[in-house]
Parts: sequence; C-alpha cells; structure tokens
Amino acid sequence: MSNLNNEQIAGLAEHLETAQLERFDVTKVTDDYPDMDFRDAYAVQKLIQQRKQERGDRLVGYKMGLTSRAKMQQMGVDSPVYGFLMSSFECQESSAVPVDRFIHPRVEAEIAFVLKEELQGPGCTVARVLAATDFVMPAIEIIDSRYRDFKFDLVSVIADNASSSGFVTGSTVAGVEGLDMRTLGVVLEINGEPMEVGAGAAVLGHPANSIAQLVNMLAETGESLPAGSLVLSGAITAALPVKAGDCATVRAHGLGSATVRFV
Ligand code: OOG
Ligand code: MG
Repeated sequence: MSNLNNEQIAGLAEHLETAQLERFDVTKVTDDYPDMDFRDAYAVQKLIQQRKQERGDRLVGYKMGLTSRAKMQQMGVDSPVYGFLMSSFECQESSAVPVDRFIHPRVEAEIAFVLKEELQGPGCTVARVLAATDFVMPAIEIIDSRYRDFKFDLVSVIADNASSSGFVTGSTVAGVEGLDMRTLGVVLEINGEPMEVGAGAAVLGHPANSIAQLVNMLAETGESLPAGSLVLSGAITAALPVKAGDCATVRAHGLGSATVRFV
C-alpha cells in the first residue's frame, strides 16, 4: 500500500530532479510527508527515471547502495537500497570532471558488473548472478545527495535515486571465473594516498549477493535486469568527499583501476 497520491509522487519527482539538475540542496522529503513509505519512494524514483528517458537519456543499469557496514554506519541507516544509472551519469575513465556539476560530491570504491544474460527474480542467487555475468570492473561511484549535509532516512534517499550522480568504470575487464570476489582487495586513493581499504566481502558477504538482492527487489515491481545491464554493487568502504583539484583512484587486486580527476 502506498500513502501518497499520484499528484504528490509526481510533485516530489519534479522537486528532487530539479534539485539535481540545478544543483541545490533540499530538506528530506519525509519532513513534508512523514507517512511516505518505501513503495512511494520507489515510485518517485521511477518517475525521475521516466523524466530523464523522455528527454532522451538512456537507462544503462542500476546501483545498489548501503550494502556494506562501513556505509551503513557512515549514513546511519540499516538496509540496502537501489537506484538507477543513466548514460548521462557516466564519466570517462581518467577524465576531468567539473565539481560544479554536483552539490557536495563524494567518491566510493565499488565493483561494477556487466551482464550477458537477463536476470529475473524472485529467488535470484549468487550462483545465478555469476553465471549471468559477462565481466566485472573496478569502479568509482560519485554520489551527491540532494539532501542538505547528506542527512536522510531510507525513504528519503530512495526517492532521491539513492544519491546517484556519476560513475566511472575502469578500462580493464575481467571474467568471474577463478576470481574470489570476497577476498578481492580494494584501495581508494585520493591524490595518490590510500585513504580507505577493504575487500569484496564487505558488500553483503559477496558483491554478487548485492546484485542478487537487487534482482529480487526489482521483481517486486515486475522488473528484471536485461542482458547488457551495468550494475554497481555498492561501496566497499566509507565514501570520501572530493573538491576541485582532487584525483580519485580505485584499485582492485588483479582488476586494474579506475581514476577520475575533479576540476
Ligand atoms: C546513499 C548511496 C550509497 C553506496 O554505494 O553505499 C551508495 C548515500 O550514501 O548517499 O551509493
Ligand atoms: Mg555507491
């Protein structure tokens, strides 16, 4: 059951997308709609996606968020959420990205999956995800909550497309055969300094488990992950703020790296 009507949901989608496009922060939506539930929040998110598609932007995949203890503790929330990724969010590897595209950007170290087969829930498992994965890549997610000081609750962050804003994938790809993603070491560097370190198991025990949970959540609204989808499995460590002049790099053991500069 949802608690908001269609007009309220459309109004919130416009409100949050405008904040993203015009780069201003807003108070969390549950301050105005305390009865809003998860279903309402995903309905707002879906409408934001549709608004972008109507303008010619293309859906490239999804991101899972709040899948590691480090992130849950940093943000003060306790369960995973998903958001969508559009082609306009993609930043080229090693490119310079203007910080004025964002409100208060943070970078995250992630593993990206690209699928060769469709995945449909419910009942999706790690084994199904691995069998359907074409390749994985080290990735940087650039998150940018539209909420003041990155302060939100789960319902608010879902409506805000899970803070999605940008992402960068590394230029090398690896198959999953022979790769133990649980012990996959990952380093997040800012200006060449290792700032955060972790391993794949930080993400729900196994990054592929994050993709399985995404597929099972999508099944609740009758959606699936088509072949070719790109999925970010969620930050392994805490996110770090970046400013103009900073260079962020994610290195994943044996998988190469992804880098982006902010100007
Ligand atoms: C929400 C998005 C979290 C992740 O990888 O955990 C996320 C946020 O922290 O603003 O993308
Ligand atoms: Mg993320």
